Order: sequence, then C-alpha cells, then structure tokens
Amino acid sequence: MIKMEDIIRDGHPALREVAKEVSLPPSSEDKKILSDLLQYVTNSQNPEIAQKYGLRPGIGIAAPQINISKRMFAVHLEDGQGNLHSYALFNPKIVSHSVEKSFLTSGEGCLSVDRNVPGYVHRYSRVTVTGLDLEGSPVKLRLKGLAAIAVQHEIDHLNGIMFYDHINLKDPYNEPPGSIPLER
Ligand code: K1U
Ligand code: NI
Repeated sequence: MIKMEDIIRDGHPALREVAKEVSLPPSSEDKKILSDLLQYVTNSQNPEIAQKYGLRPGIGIAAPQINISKRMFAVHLEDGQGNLHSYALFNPKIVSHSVEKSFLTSGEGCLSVDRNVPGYVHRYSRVTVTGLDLEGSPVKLRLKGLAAIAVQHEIDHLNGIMFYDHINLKDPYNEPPGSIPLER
C-alpha cells in the first residue's frame, strides 16, 4: 500500500525526468504498481482510511511521484455533473485536444508539493487520451472539465513538468481571453 512516505517531494530529480514507456504487454509487476496507484487515490478519498494511514487526499497520482520513472497514472474523481472518472492507464497519450482552454478557479495542488502555489493553470478544455488499462486492453477517453484537467496534470508528471511551471509568475491570476473558469 502506498503511503505519504513513499511519495517524493518537489526538488527530487526524478520528478523532472521524462518517464519511460511501459513495456507491453504490461508485466505483473507493472500491473501491481498501477493498481497500487489507483488504490492510493481511492483510499485517500475515504476519510476513515485516509485518517488511519495519514494519506493526503488526491484525485490523481503518477508513477514518478513514487520514484518510478514509467509512464503510468491513476485518476479517481467525481466531476461537476456527478459522473465518476476512475482510470488507471499505461502509456497514456493525448491524441487530440481543444483549442479552448480552462482553468480551476481554486488553482491546482500536488501530492509532491507541500506548499500552496497561488495562480491559475490554463489547460486544454477537452482532451482525447489513449492508453492501456490494467488488463492491458486499449482505451480511448474523451474528457472535459475536471477530468481533462486532472489527466493533463498527471501526464505532465510523466514528462517532468510540475503544475506551477504553467503559472505566469508576473501575473499568476492572468486570464487569457477565452480561457474558461471551472469551479470545483
Ligand atoms: O498529481 C498529484 O499530485 C495529485 C493532484 C492532482 C491534481 C490536482 C489539481 C488539479 C489537477 C490534478 C491532487 O489530487 S491535489 C488534491 C486535490 O486536488 C483534491 C483532493 C481531494 C479532493 C479534491 C481535490
Ligand atoms: Ni501532481
């Protein structure tokens, strides 16, 4: 079971690496890592389990955050319409995206960053993502809203990018024309 002490923090060089593709078909070892990532996000959103094990709640987590530089992540969240988005993907890839951008009005956080970083992160409003699920079967997801934002945050981790890299330091609350505010 993944705990907070397994999660590496800002400044660790592994968070800045470009993660390697997972060899296919996924090995049982890689499947175990990916299912542990999904278990972390589900457990962390269960108040009793989170309190018992001291887990910080998260809606996503990527393998580099546990110092495994491989392309896999899990996301588990309910969107503004009450739809559950629970995904665990090997070798995810954004194959298309909207021109339109969106941002969370509350900003973003990160399990690997122990401080609040103020500012907006402008991301594509809609993305189409391909990858392989835990069984190694191909999946194609068309996402918008919070699910699209969370998946982009996690894919950034696979490319060594942190959410605050996207924040305009001189004007953190800059709203480019046409970027849509999203309330969580
Ligand atoms: O990848 C991570 O570090 C997890 C991070 C993902 C994320 C945050 C914000 C926008 C997109 C992606 C988090 O989950 S931080 C915690 C968080 O946002 C949250 C936790 C529980 C309920 C609601 C939100
Ligand atoms: Ni993060």
